[in-house]
Amino acid sequence: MAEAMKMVKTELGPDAIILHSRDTGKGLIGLFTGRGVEVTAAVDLKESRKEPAKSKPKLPQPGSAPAGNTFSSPSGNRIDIKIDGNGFPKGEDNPLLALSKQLEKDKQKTDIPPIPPSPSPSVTEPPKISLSEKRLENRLEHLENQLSKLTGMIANLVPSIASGELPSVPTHTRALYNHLLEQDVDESLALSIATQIAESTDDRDDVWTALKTFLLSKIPVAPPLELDLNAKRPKVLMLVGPTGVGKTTTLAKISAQYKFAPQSRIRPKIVFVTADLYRLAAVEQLQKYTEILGAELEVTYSPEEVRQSLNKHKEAHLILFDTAGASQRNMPQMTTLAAIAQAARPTELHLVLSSTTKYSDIVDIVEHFKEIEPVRLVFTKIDESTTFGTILNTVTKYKIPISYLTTGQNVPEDIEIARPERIAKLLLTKPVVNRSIESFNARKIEVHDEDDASKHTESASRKKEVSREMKGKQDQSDEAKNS
Ligand SMILES: Nc1nc2c(ncn2[C@@H]2O[C@H](COP(=O)(O)OP(=O)(O)OP(=O)(O)O)[C@@H](O)[C@H]2O)c(=O)[nH]1
Ligand SMILES: [Mg+2]
Repeated sequence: MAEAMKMVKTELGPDAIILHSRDTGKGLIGLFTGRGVEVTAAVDLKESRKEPAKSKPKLPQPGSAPAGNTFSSPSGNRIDIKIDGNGFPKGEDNPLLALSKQLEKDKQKTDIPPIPPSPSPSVTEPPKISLSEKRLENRLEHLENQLSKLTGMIANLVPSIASGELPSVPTHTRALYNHLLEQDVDESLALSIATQIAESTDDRDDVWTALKTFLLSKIPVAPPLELDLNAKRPKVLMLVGPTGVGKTTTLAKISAQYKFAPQSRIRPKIVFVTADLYRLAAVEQLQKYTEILGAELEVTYSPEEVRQSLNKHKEAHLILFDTAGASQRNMPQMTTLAAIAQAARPTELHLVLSSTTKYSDIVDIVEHFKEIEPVRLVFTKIDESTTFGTILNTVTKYKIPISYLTTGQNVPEDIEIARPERIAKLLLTKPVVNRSIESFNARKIEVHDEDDASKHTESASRKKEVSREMKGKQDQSDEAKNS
């Protein structure tokens, strides 16, 4: 039987299947003796097309078997080859049918559904955004803007939220309250003002006038130090404050105000004293101003030298005392400053603050400087600030009157004697971030023109006169240096 299998494979190829076998009991005459085997085999035509048999089946021998179906192998074994399927067992007995069914089942199990070809994205063309995507994008942008507005509002309310109380601002002063917050007025102060004004008037249109009246009554100012030309001792005006706020520049501006006061025929004798122990450049800066103003300068290095200088200039009308900028957190500097102030015994000690400093830092500064008892506040750099709530917060908390505002770097022009109208106007103006220089100057003129036009004209012509004189002195000083 094994030999018959071998013959079948040789004749029909490796895919041949034995369909039926029968023992014939006789061998082929003359070649073999013993028992013969009749085998019926078949081949799957599909499979055999793929892998054809190495050799063609031999033609059947006449008379040995039904024509076309059986032929004899060289070994004498007969092999039936059914090629048309007519003799195949039908139905369930058909092993090919069973096999094909089994194969079909297996195929279904392992078949992976074909992936439809997807259009490959173009490298050069940008992805197309549909109309609905565009709408979604716009909506997201809108939401983002809303969110940032809300964040800003919440930031303003944080102190109230932290304390667990939301401010209950009367409806008709709500806009006023928000305006004060925008001006960096302290939240509790803004609420108190809004409530007081709401109580004073029910009319929404009157609240702004009421606010102006309120501010005018709440902003303390003090007139410039008065000089007595017949006095036996000079008046001493001392400026103290943090570094770089504009003390020296302001002192030069103040000196020009006295030096060129139009109402006085006798020009007061002014002496500058500096106790800036730390920097040569600071002394040089002051020296330049005193040369221009035709004043004397004393440089002192200890409280004792301060006393000696003041004794030396008993006949002066005004001593303008400049000090080194001191950091309120630097204790040795603050102690030295206190010793200098004690020795100078100033008639007026002015604390110089920059209006650009944030309120929490201003509080820290005033808390430390109040040890040396300032009686006036000077707010510098008004031109560089966008909000003015800090001024209101500071004077409300410390009740120290303001003497001067400074509005630029120009000496002597950029200084104003503090007036409540001017400060109220600054507070009533809507803060404009990134405002142009032109709009600032326009606002400045508007404020000046606001109340007393004659005073303004007088002060403008005086400033021009001082400016001319300062320039003349500058030229003289330059000529003297060159010759
Ligand atoms: N924009 C503007 N700048 C000012 C004003 N006042 C002073 N400055 C400038 O601020 C800078 C510092 O001015 P100083 O007068 O040297 O300040 P200081 O307080 O004496 O400084 P220290 O002695 O170093 O503590 C200078 O560039 C001034 O021109 C002002 O009102 N507005
Ligand atoms: Mg200085």
